Amino acid sequence: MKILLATSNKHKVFEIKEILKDYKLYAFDEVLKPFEIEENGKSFKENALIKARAVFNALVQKQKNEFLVLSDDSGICVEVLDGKPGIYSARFSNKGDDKSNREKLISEIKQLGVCESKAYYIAAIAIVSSYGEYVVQASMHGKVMSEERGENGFGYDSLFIPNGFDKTLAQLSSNEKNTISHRFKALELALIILKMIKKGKKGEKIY
Ligand code: ITT
Repeated sequence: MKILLATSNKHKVFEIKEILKDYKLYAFDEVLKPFEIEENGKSFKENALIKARAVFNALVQKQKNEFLVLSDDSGICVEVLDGKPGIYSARFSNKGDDKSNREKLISEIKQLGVCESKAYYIAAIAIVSSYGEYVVQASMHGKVMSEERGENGFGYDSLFIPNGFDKTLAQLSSNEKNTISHRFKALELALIILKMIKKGKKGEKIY
């Protein structure tokens, strides 16, 4: 079973490859010429499906028989910001890079006169293949701080402390993050679907 990852985010590719160790995974640009996908959905699930469908539709028939496409749409929702940045996490600041997104988050929290807030990450994972379309979602709860700690991870990890920990995700190893994260939990659900597809509805081998 070959899985094509419909993401151009190298950090996601790294984490997904670590979590789905037993599968043959291919980065988007190993199979297709990268192209822009407009993420105009209203939810993480809608955006995940939009990305996986766009990539699956770009495959030629032979590749459609060979690959399943898996996408990840994710982000962070901050309670004191009424759930922002949510689906706009990647493009929260005008520049849209991780550093300026974190700076904007810190500044918005501080403007409210607080130094931390409850928050959660969400990851929606979509699978699109000739066998059908599926989408699952999971979350990781904790709090965001108004100062950065740690060097690991990406995005908002240096600001986020998961429940039950006293370190940010950027202070944890990738192994530790990959056993508690929103992405790990959503991929655990996706694994059930992958196994079902592999087996085939009537026991026939599809991929
Ligand atoms: P693709 O659409 O190509 O997959 P992207 O980075 O644009 O890449 P999203 O639209 O799903 O992906 O935005 C996800 C953003 O949410 C990401 O850029 C980070 O800012 C944040 N994010 C998601 N998961 C994260 C994680 O595990 N750690 C830190 N930040 C995360």
